[in-house]
Amino acid sequence: MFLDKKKTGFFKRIFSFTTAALMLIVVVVSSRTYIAEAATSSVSQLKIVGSQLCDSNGKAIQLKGMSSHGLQWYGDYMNYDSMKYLRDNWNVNVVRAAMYTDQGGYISNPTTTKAKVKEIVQAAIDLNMYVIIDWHILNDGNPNTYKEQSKSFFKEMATTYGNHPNVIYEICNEPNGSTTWANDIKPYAQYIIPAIRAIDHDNIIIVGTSTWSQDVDTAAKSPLSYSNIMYACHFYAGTHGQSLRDKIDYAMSKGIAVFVTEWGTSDASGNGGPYINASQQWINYMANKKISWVNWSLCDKSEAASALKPGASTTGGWTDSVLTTSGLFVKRNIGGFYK
Ligand code: IDC
Repeated sequence: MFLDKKKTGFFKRIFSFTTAALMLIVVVVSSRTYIAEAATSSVSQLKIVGSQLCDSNGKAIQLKGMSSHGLQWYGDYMNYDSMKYLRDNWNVNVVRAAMYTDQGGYISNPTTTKAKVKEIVQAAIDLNMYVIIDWHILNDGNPNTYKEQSKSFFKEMATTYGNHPNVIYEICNEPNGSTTWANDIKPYAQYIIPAIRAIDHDNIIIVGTSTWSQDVDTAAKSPLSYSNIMYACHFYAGTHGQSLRDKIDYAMSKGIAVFVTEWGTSDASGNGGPYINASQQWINYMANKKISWVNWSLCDKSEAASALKPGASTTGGWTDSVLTTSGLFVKRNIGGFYK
């Protein structure tokens, strides 16, 4: 078939117009897909496989980030801006909202304390970060002391946020004193976990262990029978070393999953040190075992464990000169500069 020049030009124009339009559609659609993926890519539905925290594909994942100090004292340091800064400049992918029960926390001041937790959880959702909601028992060493309040608090959290994969529940920070796994903590967990699971079937639930969350070995001998459970092990580098790592090794060999939801470069008082060499040993150990960790704490209190010097901004933008020795060390290790 022969086409005259005019007709050929006409078809050429139609052809190039159609090609351009198609290319535009392809670009728009693929950039939308990309944006949608970018917006969701960092938060996967976590699950436990054996003794390992994994993403939804079953690939091992190590979360690293910062804990708030007590929200009733230093809650200002955990907010959308500071969390965004931690995410974008420190590579933080998890934060912990340490909601003390005692010492002026939730029990005596539920409204403002809970509002702060909600602000942090919502910010984590908006920022595609994980967030640990920590029922921070401490002086009230037995988690059963406020178990009714705990149950209604976690039911509310699960109802409000349980459909977001960002959320991790930590149901008792550090049982201590005369509390034991068998008599106190396990029964408490068996009281709280079903209440959460009735609403949120899959997000990770972390259970504290006896002796200020150090006895993961005891828990491993008599673990809980629910899915997606982890056990808390806490250390302070100036106080705890190899014997505690041995307990973690034992617990993992028994098949339970451990999350270091709190550790400090200081001694157990939050002061002393910082013990950088001992901290590095722990960091290396946790990297090898892909154990997730959260450092105590993001605040400017004048104590060795604090990441920020007194007077540091509450909204991020921290130059290295406003970081403490501890803060600088932790930032570098989250960022993966030192391995
Ligand atoms: C500490 C704070 C300190 C505060 C004290 C009492 O660093 O400023 O005065 O609590 O509330 C824990 C606890 C954690 C402690 C921390 C350091 O979970 O609340 O914070 N620590 O002592 N367990 C072991 C050490």
